[in-house]
Amino acid sequence: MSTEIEKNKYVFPKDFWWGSASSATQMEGFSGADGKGQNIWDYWYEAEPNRFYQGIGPDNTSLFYTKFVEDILLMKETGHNSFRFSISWSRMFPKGRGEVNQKAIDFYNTIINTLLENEIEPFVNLYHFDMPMAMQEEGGWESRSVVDAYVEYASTCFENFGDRVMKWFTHNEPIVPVECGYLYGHHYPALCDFEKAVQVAFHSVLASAKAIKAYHDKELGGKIGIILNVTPSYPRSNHPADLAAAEKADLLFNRSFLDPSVKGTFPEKLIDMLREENFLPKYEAEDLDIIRENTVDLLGINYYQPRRVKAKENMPNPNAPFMPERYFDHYDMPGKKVNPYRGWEIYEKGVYDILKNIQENYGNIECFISENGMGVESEERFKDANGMIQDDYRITFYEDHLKWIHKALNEGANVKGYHVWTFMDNWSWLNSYKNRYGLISVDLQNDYKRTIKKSGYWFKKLVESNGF
Ligand code: BGP
Repeated sequence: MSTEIEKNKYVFPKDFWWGSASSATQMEGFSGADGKGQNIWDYWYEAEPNRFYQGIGPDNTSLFYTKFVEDILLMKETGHNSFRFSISWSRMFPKGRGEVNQKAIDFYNTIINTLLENEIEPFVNLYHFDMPMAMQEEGGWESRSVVDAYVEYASTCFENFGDRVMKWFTHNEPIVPVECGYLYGHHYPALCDFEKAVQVAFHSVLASAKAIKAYHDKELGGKIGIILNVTPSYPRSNHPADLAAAEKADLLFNRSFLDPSVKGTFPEKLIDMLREENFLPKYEAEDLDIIRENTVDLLGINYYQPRRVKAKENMPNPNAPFMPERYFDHYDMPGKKVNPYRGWEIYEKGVYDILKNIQENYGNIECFISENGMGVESEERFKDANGMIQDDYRITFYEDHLKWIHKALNEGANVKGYHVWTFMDNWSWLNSYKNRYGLISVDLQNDYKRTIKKSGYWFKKLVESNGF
């Protein structure tokens, strides 16, 4: 192996975390089985199945709930030394709080133990867009009582699994429920209400800090963090108006979570922006102390694509609902590189810029890339005669990002690992199975058969040689 490493141009530090990320709703299936309560996705699918691509809902995912042994062996076969999954709140607490579902505890215990037996470190996330319906009926993240229910759920997870799980995360991409659920109408409750969005964001920050406190109080010996989609905001030009527009986007979408999570405080400029429009959230005096005193031990960074903005060109209609786009316009940069199979921009240097930002402005806190991936529509077309997807585009995508991560590492960034999105093709929110991301394909027509893609074999080699 040492000769292999010598041959590599991009060698990563010893004990680098190589693996992939997933979430309960996207892969477990069995959404109504073994006592699981409904979450907002189960409810929404039942109420409006046509919102979902090809009418496929969260009851029809890759069935990790029953196929997990095979899947964990595949993780091993593709070289994983770590794997992130989430614990379904509504599986643990069918009503969101109160009575715990023992079958859920048994299930997650088995997952954790099977991962450990296979020398794969479990990274566990708590909230991944999956509010229990009973809690949504109470107001979801808008409601203070739901924050307390979340802390009860988090504490129960720490108590039951914290002896073996040493890496915890309070939320995955908490800005997404804010944006998609309360601004742009993509996720339930599909509202367009800036004031509520701010309240939801504030309560998510508060919930995270309270869960961190609960975890630290138990002295279980591991670390707890948060996973954020830090999306660099690039201005169209260096013109002050474009720079100001980019700064506002950064404050709203990145620093709204990054600053309180890592530094314990909200940016003054963000507070001023919200105050000016009368959008400051409701809070109690002690909340700010809790947030200040309970910051993360480590940070997960999800990166897919940047946000490009420019100064506003047209005055917004004052009667239209207040949206983040009051502060900037989106900028469609000519000549940008685009993933032709998903439409998202590919800008590999973005991951370096994020890591440098964390190094320079956030105390170089321990971090890792917790999601990075390339979605591909109709990926079956790249299947060879043996049924293997020849996803060379994905290998190129990963390598091109890893080169920038490597550069940041060389310049002192405190980055400890790289998790791809995702292990196997999975169900994704409204897009269902439209875009495939896995290292492993899943054949929905053929008993959910798993087949390692070319990128899965590439990943194995990457881990074995700790670089490429
Ligand atoms: C991230 C989420 C994942 C996953 C991924 C891919 O934002 O954490 O849950 O879905 O994006 O996005 P999509 O499936 O919409 O293409």
